[in-house]
Amino acid sequence: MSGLWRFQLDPQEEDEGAGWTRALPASRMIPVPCSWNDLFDDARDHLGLAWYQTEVWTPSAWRSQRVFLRVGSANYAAKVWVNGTVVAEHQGGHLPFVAGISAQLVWDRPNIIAITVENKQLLGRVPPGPGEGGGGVAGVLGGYPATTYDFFPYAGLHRQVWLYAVPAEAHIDDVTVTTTVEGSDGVVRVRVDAVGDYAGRGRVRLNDTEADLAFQAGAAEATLRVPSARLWGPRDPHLYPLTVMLVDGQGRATDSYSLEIGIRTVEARGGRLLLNGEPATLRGVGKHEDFPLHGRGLDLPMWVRDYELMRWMGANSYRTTHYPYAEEAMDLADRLGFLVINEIPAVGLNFGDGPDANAQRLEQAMRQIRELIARDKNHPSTIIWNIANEPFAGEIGVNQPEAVEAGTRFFRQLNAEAHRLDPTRPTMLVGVMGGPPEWLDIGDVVGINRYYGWYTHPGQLDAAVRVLEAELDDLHRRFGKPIVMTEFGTDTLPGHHANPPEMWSEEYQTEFIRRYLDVAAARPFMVGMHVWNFADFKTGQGTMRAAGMNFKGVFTRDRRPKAAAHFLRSRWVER
Ligand code: BDP
Repeated sequence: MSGLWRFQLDPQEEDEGAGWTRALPASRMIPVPCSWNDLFDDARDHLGLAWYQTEVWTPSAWRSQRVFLRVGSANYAAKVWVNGTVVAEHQGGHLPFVAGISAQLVWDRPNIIAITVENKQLLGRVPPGPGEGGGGVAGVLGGYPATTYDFFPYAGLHRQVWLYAVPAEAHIDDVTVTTTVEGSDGVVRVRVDAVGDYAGRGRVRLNDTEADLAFQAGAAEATLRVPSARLWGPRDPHLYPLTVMLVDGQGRATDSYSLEIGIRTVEARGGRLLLNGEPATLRGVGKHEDFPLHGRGLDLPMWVRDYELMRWMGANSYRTTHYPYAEEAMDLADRLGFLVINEIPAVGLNFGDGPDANAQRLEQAMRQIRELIARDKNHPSTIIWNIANEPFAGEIGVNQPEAVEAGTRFFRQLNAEAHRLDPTRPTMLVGVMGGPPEWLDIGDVVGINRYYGWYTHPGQLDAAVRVLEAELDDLHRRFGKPIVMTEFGTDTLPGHHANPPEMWSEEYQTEFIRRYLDVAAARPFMVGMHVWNFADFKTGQGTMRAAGMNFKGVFTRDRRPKAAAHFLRSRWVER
């Protein structure tokens, strides 16, 4: 249902009462998917309610099926009406939700679909709003619109909206694929969930092998072996086609679903990250879904180009900073062999905000990890679930003991939930400079963001490197776990030069990155280095962010390389 929809801001929250579920009194057109902020002057900083509306014709031939509406990402809170009746509500951007709408549809006539989207920065949400104290990063950034995080709070229907139909009686509801390796065989376990308590039969086909599925209470499992399997990895991202089917008494398929799978294993063991049993080293970046005009709206040309540029640099990995990315981006990662650290939007959490806020956020974060794993569990490219970025325990540099404890309880639960839902992938938590070290031990892999030589030790890379080395060796002694430096970098004005290197120059960015990579190269427990950031990106306005931008990209916002991108290419491309 991508295309132009009707759109109206609703600052007074006139809401359903005014009949807006059926007709918008003063609408203009907006593209879906897209953020609203860069399109209309009066919408740039609007974080309140806004209405989307369109019409869709459903043929009566669909009558015997079950029809669903699927919203790819509505940032942040959404409510959906079909012909004036509420069919779904959802909290949290970046993850899809689905509503069964058969009962609300009219046939061979237009149906009115209305969706409200609202992106208020509220204390109890994930990511949270700044609240009154405005602690954490918000206290430092002090920008407008006020956020607890360092990127622009883009809002809107950010991904595709789908209308689809499935067979009314039995249909496939979910497929879960897990893979292991025995000798040179790939062992593929497939679990299929069908709606209701389907007790019929099914089939699963992988390459040219087939297995039967015997459903009981809506679930069935099969295990298939692939002799001499081509294992998925950055050098050979081989994908195997897999199809699951439900079949009737005559063996005819009544429903089917196809996907591409990668056979691989991943584990954090002995201070290393192992991919197919071999130590893996992550070379890459943190990113954003961010581009002029589209904002955070799905931008497939951007994605294709970004992968092209990451490969040009020799990167094999990135983190979905600071929220789940588009499903198309995950498909591309599978195909291109990228190793993805997949992150829920738990950024800007401050455990000094009190028990009520913590309790509300836990509920949100638990839902987000469930929704993310449900969406991305079958992507071989996802190798680690990341449960948070830079949580705080009070003000920056002051770790209040009660806040540390509250955070420990919170993250233990979140981490256990990730493992319960997916025992096949390691977890991670990314810590802020000066944050509570004990939180780093909760996941299987340690993630740290470090800016010695930028936020501390400005202009003094020698001193910065000494602090960095001491800290890394200490973390290694303390936890013995593999460590990924998930962020390190400097703001850099493209075209600004200085010799000897000075802050904000292209030379300083290059030198900073070189020094950090050298420190990591001497330490085998440093299993990954992600430069912050792939490209310059939009932030709120404030004294910390010139031109409302974070300039830590190694590419500019329009994807032109800075000197550091050329340096990374010289360092990373395997020749
Ligand atoms: C870290 C955050 C990231 C920021 C970055 C920076 O994780 O989102 O953009 O530092 O300050 O605090 O550039």
